[in-house]
Amino acid sequence: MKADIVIKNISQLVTMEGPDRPRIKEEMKNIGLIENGILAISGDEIIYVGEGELPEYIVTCDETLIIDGTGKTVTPGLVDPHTHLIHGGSRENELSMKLNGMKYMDILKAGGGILSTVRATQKASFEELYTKAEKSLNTMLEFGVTTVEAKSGYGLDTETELKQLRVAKELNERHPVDIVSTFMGAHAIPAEYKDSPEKFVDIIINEMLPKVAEENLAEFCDVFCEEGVFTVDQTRRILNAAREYGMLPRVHADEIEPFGGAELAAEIEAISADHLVAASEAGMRMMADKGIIADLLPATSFNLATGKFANARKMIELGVPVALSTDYNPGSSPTENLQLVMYFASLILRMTPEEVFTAVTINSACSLRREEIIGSLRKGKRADIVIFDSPNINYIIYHFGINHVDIVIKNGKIVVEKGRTKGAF
Ligand code: IZC
Ligand code: ZN
Repeated sequence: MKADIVIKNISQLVTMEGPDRPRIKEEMKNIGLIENGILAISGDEIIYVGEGELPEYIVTCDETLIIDGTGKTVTPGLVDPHTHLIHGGSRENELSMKLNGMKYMDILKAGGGILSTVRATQKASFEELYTKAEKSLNTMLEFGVTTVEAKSGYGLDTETELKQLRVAKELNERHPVDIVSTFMGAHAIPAEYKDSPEKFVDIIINEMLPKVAEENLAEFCDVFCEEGVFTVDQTRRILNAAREYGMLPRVHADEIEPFGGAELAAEIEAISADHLVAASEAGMRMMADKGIIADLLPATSFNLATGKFANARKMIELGVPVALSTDYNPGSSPTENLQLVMYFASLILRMTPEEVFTAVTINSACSLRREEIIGSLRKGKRADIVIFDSPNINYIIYHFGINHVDIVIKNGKIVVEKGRTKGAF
C-alpha cells in the first residue's frame, strides 16, 4: 500500500485508541499514547498508526511527503461540538455593562444580548453572514479544529433561521472544516411573544421544524432551557417534535440556574446536555445512567465572570462522559480558541491533560455522532490530524494563551502550515 503522507519520529502520538463510544471515568485518562510514533496516510484515510518504522507492506515513493515529528505532538483533529458560529454583528458594548455589574440575563431581559444579535442577523445578507463565519472557521482551523457544530438561533423567524442554516450548509460544502448543523429556533423568546411564549413554541414546532426538515438543514435540535427563556415543558415539547423529523436532541441545560435541564436531557435521552454549571447531582447521576454526554463550556463561565464553573470532577467521578467546547458566540463566549478552553478545563475544572484531550477528540466526536469516522487515529479512520509544535500534551496545556498548532491535515490534505491556513478555500 502506498503512503501519500508519513509523519515519523513523533515525540507524542495521541491515538485515542479504544472503542468508538464515549469514554468515562478512568477511560478518559487513556489516550493511547505512543512515543516515537509513526503515522501514514493514503488519500483521505489513515493507513497505519504505530511506533518506530513503517511495516514493509506500506511503501513510500518520491511523491510521498515525509514530515519529521521530532519534538511534536500529533493528535486527532479537534472537534468543537457547541458553537453559535453564524451570526451578524458583535456585542463589545456589553463589556462595560458587565463591568458595571449587569448580569447576562438582565441584558437579555432589557432587549439586548441574544436579541441584539438577532436584529443584526436578520439584517445581514447571506454573503455577509457567510464571510464573517468563514473568517471564524479559518481561525478555528488554525487552532486545530477540523469538525465543528453550528447552531441557528439568531433568526427567531423562519426565514432568518433558514438563512443561517443555509449559510452553514454552503460553508460545509466549500470549507475544509466539517460543519454539523443544529436547529435552535428556541434560543430566546422574541419581544412580540413575551406575554405569549407558547405561541412562539407553536411556531417553532409547526412552521420552523417542518421547513428545516424539508430542506434537510439540521441533524440536531437544541433549546435554551433556562429560567426566563424556555421552560422544561416547552423544551420537552420542542425536542420531541424535532425527533419526529429525525433531528436528535441536545439541550442548553442549567447554565445559570438549577432548572432541571440535566434531568430532562436524561429523560428524553438527549445526545448531550451542555453547560451544566448549576446542574444538580441527581441530574448528573441520571445523565451517567443514560450515557448522556456533558458538553462543558468553561470559556463561557470564565467570560460571564460569575466565578461559577461546571463540576467536571464530580461528573467524571459519577461516570458522565465529558466533552468540551468553545461555545463560540458573540455574547457569552466570543472566542474561537479551543486550546484556551482546554487550558480552562485543566486549570479551573481540574481535568488532567489526558482527560482534556479525550474530551476534545473522541468524546466530542461522539457528541456529534461522528465517532466511527473521526475522534481517534486508527487505520481506516479519516485523516483529520493536528501536529502541535509541542513536545508533549502537558506542554500544550501549560504554555497557555498561544496557538501551538504547526500543521493541520484535513481529509488527508495539509490545510494549515506554521499555524496559518494555506490560502483561501
Ligand atoms: O448570544 O448570548 N447562552 N446562548 C445561550 C448564548 C449564550 C449565546 C448568546
Ligand atoms: Zn450555546
